[in-house]
Amino acid sequence: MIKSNRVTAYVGLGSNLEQPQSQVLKALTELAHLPNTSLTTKSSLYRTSPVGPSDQPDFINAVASLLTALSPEELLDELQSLEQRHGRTRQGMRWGPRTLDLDLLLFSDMTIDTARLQVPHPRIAERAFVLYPLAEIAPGNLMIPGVGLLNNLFESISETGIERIA
Ligand code: A4P
Ligand code: MG
Repeated sequence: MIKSNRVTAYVGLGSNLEQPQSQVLKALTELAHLPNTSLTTKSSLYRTSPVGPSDQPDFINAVASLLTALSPEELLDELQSLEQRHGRTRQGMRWGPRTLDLDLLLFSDMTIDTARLQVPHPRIAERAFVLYPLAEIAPGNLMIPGVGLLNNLFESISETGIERIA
């Protein structure tokens, strides 16, 4: 039963270590079991070339939409503890390889800018590995606060290095 106090949140998933495809599939199942949250839609998986340091394996990326009664900070806590359970370590280089990265892309129509949470995710508009899976599951007229309509973002990004996995 979906309660009316739930809002839609979009979460980006990424992995390029230790069987990335399994990491992402497992994480999608785990997202569906978060407290006071249901998973409404999940995108296909995408094999993507690394953005940032290029001497690392390709990533598997996906996006899921959730209906949640959690606050944005509570949801971030849950995402970070899921990353930990997947053996995520943070000593490495910026944008380096990881077993699981969960980014809170959008939370309802909110704009958040605190020390530990920025929503919409600050790099959402420039990343094909986020925008293609997001567009697969979100309405084209989705408004990204401070950025614009989802459908208008594709003019400035390239689909090179993005392959949808059947
Ligand atoms: N944080 C702030 N806002 C958010 C948010 N909306 N969602 C803070 C999640 N976390 C948010 O994140 C660092 C801090 O960001 C957290 O402590 C949290 O409080 P992190 O996950 O530890 O580090 P990160 O992911 O390495 O940093 P960053 O800069 O967020 O990286 P991105 O932008 O997530 O990029 N290439 C491909 N092909 N596919 C990928 O998935 N991912 C990255 C990481 C680089 N290149 C990639 C991919
Ligand atoms: Mg991250």
